[in-house]
Amino acid sequence: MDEDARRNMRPLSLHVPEPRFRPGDAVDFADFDIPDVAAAPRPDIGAMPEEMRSLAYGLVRVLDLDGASGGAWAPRLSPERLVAMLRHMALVRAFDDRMYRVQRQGKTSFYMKCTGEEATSIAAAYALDRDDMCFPSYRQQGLLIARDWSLVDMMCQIYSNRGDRLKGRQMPIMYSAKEASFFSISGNLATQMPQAVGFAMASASRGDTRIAACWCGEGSTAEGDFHSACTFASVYRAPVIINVINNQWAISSFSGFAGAESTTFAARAVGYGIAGLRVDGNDALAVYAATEWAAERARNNFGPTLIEHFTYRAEGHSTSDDPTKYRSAEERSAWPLGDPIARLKQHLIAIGAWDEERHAAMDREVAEEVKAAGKEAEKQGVLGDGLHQPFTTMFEDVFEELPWHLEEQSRQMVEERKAAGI
Ligand SMILES: Cc1ncc(C[n+]2csc(CCOP(=O)(O)OP(=O)(O)O)c2C)c(N)n1
Ligand SMILES: [Mg+2]
Repeated sequence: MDEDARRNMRPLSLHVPEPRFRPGDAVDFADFDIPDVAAAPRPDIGAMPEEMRSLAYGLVRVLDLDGASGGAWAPRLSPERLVAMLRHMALVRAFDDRMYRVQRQGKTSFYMKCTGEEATSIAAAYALDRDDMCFPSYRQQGLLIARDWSLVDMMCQIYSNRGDRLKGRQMPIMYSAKEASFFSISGNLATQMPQAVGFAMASASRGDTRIAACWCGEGSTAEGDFHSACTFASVYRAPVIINVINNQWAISSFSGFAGAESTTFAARAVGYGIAGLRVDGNDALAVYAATEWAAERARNNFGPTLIEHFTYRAEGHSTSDDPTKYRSAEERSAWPLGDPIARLKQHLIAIGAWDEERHAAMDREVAEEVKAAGKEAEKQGVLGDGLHQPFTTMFEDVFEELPWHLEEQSRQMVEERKAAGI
């Protein structure tokens, strides 16, 4: 094409997403459409993905904003079980608060909270069997806590101390607990997604009964691994639940950079021919109901489900982050779907199973439980006090027999440290 003809054509341009609210902006979610709890139908667990496409664009809800429950998805859970769920969510929040503080005190180098997202792990764990295999991201500490894993054990990992079952080889919070069917957390985003699908495929090909579930953030859906996982899950109808926690932020990048301006994250399922559900992630009953549905579907060989949990990351990405630099401080309180603990509490009060006094007592108890665990864990050491695993252990556990060159390096390390007086 000659230059003249080119000059008459429209220049190309790129769309660069921009979040609605930046620091200092007044936040207004008035145009945010919250579908009615009665709006989402609950298909049969064997429904074909194409029969239920609308669920990938709507919002499965059970609790309305007044604390009443209803709609086709309302699960049958006793008040005692709901109180247990509430207590586990409160325990996660208390654990997060304490571990955040100890990081500020210099007792560990790093911590990540899941504030505002507790329902997405706790209610999911309640709907799964204890030995269903979980492949979490770094924000699913609630799975371990819902499975009554030892808080002391988790704290020892965070402190990389003498009691750390991972011997200081993982970043703080990157737990691994085979006995709780909780796969080792990886810092490389989305690697757990194809691993979960692979586990589910292996389980099915052996004729076993364990299903798998994995979790990643909405930002992580932009990783290739997420898409490989969806392809394999769809092709082999793997018994797996693919959870996307849409907390609207990926450190300082808003969800628009992972595609949220164009469609929902649950709609990724449509392209792969997978059942897709978009769920109010701050509604513990909706998370429970969706997970229970997907688990039943997987157990009965109807294949995978992709669940988007729509929520809000109420605090910073990690202790290394400062969200006041990139988003409006008002967003958290203005978020129309509220807080998951406050909403379950309100529901329990509405059905006469709970009251403010019991709630305050529960908050005191969980804070005490975390404090006691903290004292126990700190006896085994905190960052910088020397009470960690011996350095020589860093050469162990990779090879069955230590190769000669690692043995040599190990000896050299000991000698050099001795010479340096460490
Ligand atoms: C492959 C890879 N790329 C980038 C990073 C750096 N990183 C760590 S967390 C994160 C944001 C992830 O956001 P999201 O998936 O939405 O999860 P969230 O933190 O919101 O739970 C990034 C970019 C990484 N750890 N791994
Ligand atoms: Mg995110």
